[in-house]
Amino acid sequence: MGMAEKRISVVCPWCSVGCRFYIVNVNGYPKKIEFDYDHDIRNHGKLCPKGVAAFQHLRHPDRLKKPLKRVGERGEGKFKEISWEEAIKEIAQKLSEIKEKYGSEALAFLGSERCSIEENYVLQKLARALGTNNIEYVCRMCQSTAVAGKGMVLGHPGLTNPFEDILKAKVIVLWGYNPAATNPVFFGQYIEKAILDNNATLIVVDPRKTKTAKYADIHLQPYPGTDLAIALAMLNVIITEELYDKDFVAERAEGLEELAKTVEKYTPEWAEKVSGVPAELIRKAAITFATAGTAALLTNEGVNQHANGTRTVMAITEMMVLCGYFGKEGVMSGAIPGAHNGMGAGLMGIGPHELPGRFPLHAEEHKRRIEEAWGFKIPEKPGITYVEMIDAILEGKLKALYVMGTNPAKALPNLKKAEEAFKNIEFLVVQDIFLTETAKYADIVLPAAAWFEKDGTAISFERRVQRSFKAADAPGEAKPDWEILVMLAKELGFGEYFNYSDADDILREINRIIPPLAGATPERLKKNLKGCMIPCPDENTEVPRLFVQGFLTPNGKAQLIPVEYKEPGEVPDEEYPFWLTNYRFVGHFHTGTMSHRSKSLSKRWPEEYIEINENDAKRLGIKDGDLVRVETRRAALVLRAKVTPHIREGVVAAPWHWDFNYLTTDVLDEYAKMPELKTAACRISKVEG
Ligand SMILES: Nc1nc2c(c(=O)[nH]1)N[C@H]1C(S)=C(S)[C@@H](COP(=O)(O)OP(=O)(O)OC[C@H]3O[C@@H](n4cnc5c(=O)[nH]c(N)nc54)[C@H](O)[C@@H]3O)O[C@H]1N2
Ligand SMILES: Nc1nc2c(c(=O)[nH]1)N[C@H]1C(S)=C(S)[C@@H](COP(=O)(O)OP(=O)(O)OC[C@H]3O[C@@H](n4cnc5c(=O)[nH]c(N)nc54)[C@H](O)[C@@H]3O)O[C@H]1N2
Ligand code: SF4
Ligand SMILES: [Mo]
Repeated sequence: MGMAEKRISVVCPWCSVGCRFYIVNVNGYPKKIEFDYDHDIRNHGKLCPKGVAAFQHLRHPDRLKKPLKRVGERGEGKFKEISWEEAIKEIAQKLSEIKEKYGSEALAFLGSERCSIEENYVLQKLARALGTNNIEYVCRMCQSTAVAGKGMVLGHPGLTNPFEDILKAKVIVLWGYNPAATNPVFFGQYIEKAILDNNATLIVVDPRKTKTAKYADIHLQPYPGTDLAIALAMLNVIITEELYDKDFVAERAEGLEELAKTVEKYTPEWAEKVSGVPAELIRKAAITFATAGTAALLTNEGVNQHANGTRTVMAITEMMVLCGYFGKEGVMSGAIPGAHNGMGAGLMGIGPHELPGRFPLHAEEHKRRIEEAWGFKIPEKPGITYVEMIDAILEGKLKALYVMGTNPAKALPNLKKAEEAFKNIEFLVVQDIFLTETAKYADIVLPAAAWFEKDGTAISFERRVQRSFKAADAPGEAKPDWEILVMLAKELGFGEYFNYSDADDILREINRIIPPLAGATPERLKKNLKGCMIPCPDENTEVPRLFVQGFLTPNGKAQLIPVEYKEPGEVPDEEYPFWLTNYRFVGHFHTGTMSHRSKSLSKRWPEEYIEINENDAKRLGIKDGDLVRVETRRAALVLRAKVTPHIREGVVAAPWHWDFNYLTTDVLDEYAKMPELKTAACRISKVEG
């Protein structure tokens, strides 16, 4: 028998840098990856350890291969195999029953930043056909504060400039962002080059001395969730010392007077008391940043994931505006939508207050346009957000949840509460590639084809739309997510609205419905593997730099909205005296469904630990490698101590890829409904014996 070996170009399924490479398959079975040095692509052929391992989980024996129906108790994980026909019929019947009995608002859907734009588009259309805007994804826990904060100040949250512009930045600020671990190829190909080859000054704000911080010229180590104090003090310095770009602010911004009045009281000395960062260091950072001439300032989860996250994003973004770091080369501002299609899913209208294209739900003109194209009405009432769905289930308002490509029973904060909700929900469907923690509670589990097993489009954090191609066969009876959703839509009687026979059909509809993607056609993306940067309103256009002419606020001016200080969602006290935060490992991804099942990754990064400052450890009699009990108001975990000088005193931190979220609190940001994922108060003690 002949061996048919094929080499197919794909987009990496992990983080949002958007690296391309090849999967080599033999008769449809994924064999290895190969670097792509042939094409003009953003990663220049380079990959990080996750990219190199990106085919391993596909071959894992745990892959779901048949639809499953629960036979045991919820959470027990006992299932029997059923046919696709039976599974789809039962889901359609149950959703219709619940809708009939309690109304459409008793239904909710979770989409996925791990699925293609095509699949997310179909999911939100199905939710709306069923009469609900209860459609969400993990952006709520990832970028929602950045979207809200940058939205209010600039009118758009996206990365403003192409990657290579960072090579010309004189100063780079990485704030609550550790790209050496979380976006390694972007770090190596762009940031590291800017620092080492072009002598850019690096300022890092992180309570830990991360791999990224090891390159820093100035490293601010705040208590978690007190970044807002530092940002306000930097605004104070920039304004009182008149370091801002007066022409730029006069021409392109409004609100300076009010902002100046508000930040008057937020001196570096005040911020030192709140954040623990020396006033002189804050002043030095502000002056270095403001006088650089060109600067890149990138924020991520250390800033976003707090109950004061929107305020912090606003204050930091206003620093960029004051210094005029927009609309030219050598500048860059933006948050980093996390997973490989983090931006794409949101643009599809996976949001309880948003239409496809991320227009507000009540943008009448767009709503009418989309309704006309679809042939049915979009429901009026805004839906509920990701974390609030847990309360809605516990209050008996939400009866059915359809989960595609997300693992809330491990990614949500305050997991004991979330588990209570999943135990008590009336009907739960999980569509995944593995039997996740969430799937263990499901009534029906549907086996999906993984990213390399289907054609699909994703948008990287550079705003770059790229096509990935089917490079392997799905195991057993697993099917592409969009195909499963079309089967369900037909069974529900919506067949006429879901007339798609491949991903290209869906992408063509997206081209018609979502103006910034009008030019990202299947033909263009297949011909040009580098893709195009949105907005791409027609087939010949793309927009590499945002805000060259004006901002995307209603009047085109940046809004310097005054911001007042607010504490994070939980702060230490006598009972729980330590600040607790968390972070990502370079070799693991989120809830670990895939990375824990990738041999090379789980071997190299086998277990979690908690970092404790050496002085704190000495006081508590804890030695490196000891087991310690970490307790918050919600739960306790036993973790191995890593005693280190690289975390500030009073703070402890652990990776969250295992059971961390039992410890976290679900207090929400008032603007964006982001939960306080990054800060909690805890106590620690050595486990004796
Ligand atoms: N290897 C790997 N890469 C990933 C992911 C992954 O799971 N694994 N996930 C992807 C996704 S979805 C996302 S959103 C991105 C996230 O990318 P990052 O934002 O870089 O990820 P984190 O490690 O969660 O947080 C960044 C840093 O914030 C610091 N930090 C914690 N609390 C605070 C605080 O209060 N203030 C400040 N200033 N810093 C704080 C942590 O110490 C950490 O070093 O990564 C993407 N890439
Ligand atoms: N404490 C704490 N909690 C956090 C964070 C933190 O920093 N700290 N970070 C938050 C952030 S930024 C994020 S983005 C979220 C991530 O939260 P999630 O997105 O829920 O986490 P993942 O583990 O990526 O879950 C994705 C699921 O999709 C499945 N999957 C992969 N490919 C496919 C596919 O093609 N089809 C289908 N149907 N399924 C597929 C995977 O097996 C996995 O189960 O977690 C949040 N939670
Ligand atoms: S940097 Fe991100 S996109 Fe690139 S190989 Fe690593 S995980 Fe994949
Ligand atoms: Mo994320």
